[in-house]
Amino acid sequence: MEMVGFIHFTVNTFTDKEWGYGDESPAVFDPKKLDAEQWVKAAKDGGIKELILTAKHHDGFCLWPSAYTEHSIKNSPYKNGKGDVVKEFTEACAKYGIKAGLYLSPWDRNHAGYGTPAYITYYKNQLRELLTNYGKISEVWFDGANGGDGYYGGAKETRKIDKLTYYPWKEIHEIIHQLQPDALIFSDAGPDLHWIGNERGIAGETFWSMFNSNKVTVGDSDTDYLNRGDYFGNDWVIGQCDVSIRKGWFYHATDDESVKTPSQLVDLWYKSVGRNAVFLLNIPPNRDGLFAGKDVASLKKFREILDNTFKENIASNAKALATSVLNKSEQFCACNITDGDPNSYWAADNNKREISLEIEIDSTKKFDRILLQEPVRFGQRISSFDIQLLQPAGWQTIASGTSIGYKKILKITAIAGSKIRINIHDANNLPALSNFGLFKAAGGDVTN
Ligand code: FUL
Repeated sequence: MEMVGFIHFTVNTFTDKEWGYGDESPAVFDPKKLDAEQWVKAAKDGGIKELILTAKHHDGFCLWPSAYTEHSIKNSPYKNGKGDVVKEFTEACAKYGIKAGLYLSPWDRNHAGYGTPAYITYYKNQLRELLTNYGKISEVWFDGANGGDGYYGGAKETRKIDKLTYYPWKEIHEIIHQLQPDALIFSDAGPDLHWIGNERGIAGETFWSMFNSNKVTVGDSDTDYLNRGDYFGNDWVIGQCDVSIRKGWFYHATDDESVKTPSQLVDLWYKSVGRNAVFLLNIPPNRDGLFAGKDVASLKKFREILDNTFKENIASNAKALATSVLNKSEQFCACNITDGDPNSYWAADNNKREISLEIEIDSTKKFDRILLQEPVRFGQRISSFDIQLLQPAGWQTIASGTSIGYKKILKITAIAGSKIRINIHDANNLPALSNFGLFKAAGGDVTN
């Protein structure tokens, strides 16, 4: 999907908080112009393929009329207590062909039983409601912020939980697997997608989709490990880079100046998607229940810039030769990396590690973006490479890197040449590439 979106929306939007204490009155929740289709359309224009809504944030207020609590939308003025934002959201996603994901905060600062087994039962019941009543859910998002002070049914105290044992994650995942077998599960530890270790939307320059889930504790993880993945890991867990288009996760009128510019969003796209991870961008609705105009405009322009940069691949259909081809077979020929078909791929012969691919290019066209893709259905293999360009004075090294994975984009200073070479120095299995591209950054795409 490359790019997914986050929607942080709850009582916080109306109380101007980032973390509600749990004693907020449902009466504050009254988004008079809420239009989930506006969210979905804006997201789609921005190239977002899936949206994830905070069905419940740490304050415990539920955006759907849960049968298990009074602390929900059913006691709010919104549609006289008859509203259901999860329903409006999932229906709008289905209508416009976007996937729908849900965030159900494991921490609940409203619930009297938080910290005891009773809360776990409550949490599982809520998860079942969400995964049963709202159609297909594509992702379930578990954040790692857990335990601390809160209202807790009026106790107003600090409650600490044991991060290793309190949440029965296996049982919780089992509920998801039963009710929504295709849904992906996100947390610090995966199992399908993992947190990138910062909330700035940036993956490590070297980033592996391999990882050892058992080395990570939800809410207490080594952020460097999350940011880099693990070349020797046994699990395939995709990195997801969350960041907000604004200073906070929730909408605050005072943050209007902080809305990221289209160029800043493009830069984050390179630092997430361009590094083999997924870009998860939060766009918070305002008190009317709408995305603010400034956010929508920035998102739209961001996508235009990317579309312009990547509309012409200078290496498209270029002649390509490799020093090694698996079984010397046409099926694995180097031509597959320039044929525009994401399913075809070049693969090297088993016993080779130092391998080069040479591609003939139009020497009149300058480029400053180099794209490489591995056929990740076979894993992530290449761990060291460089790129050389043939110029009148000879071969010149113009870029180098480690991980490639699903997508790697290298930014360089604009240059032209007649031939380009990809030199692969190391890999954990026979190296393979599915796609190669050369592009020229469009206006708004900051050069380096
Ligand atoms: C964190 C939360 O504490 C923040 O409020 C926000 O929801 C972020 C995406 O996840 O764990």
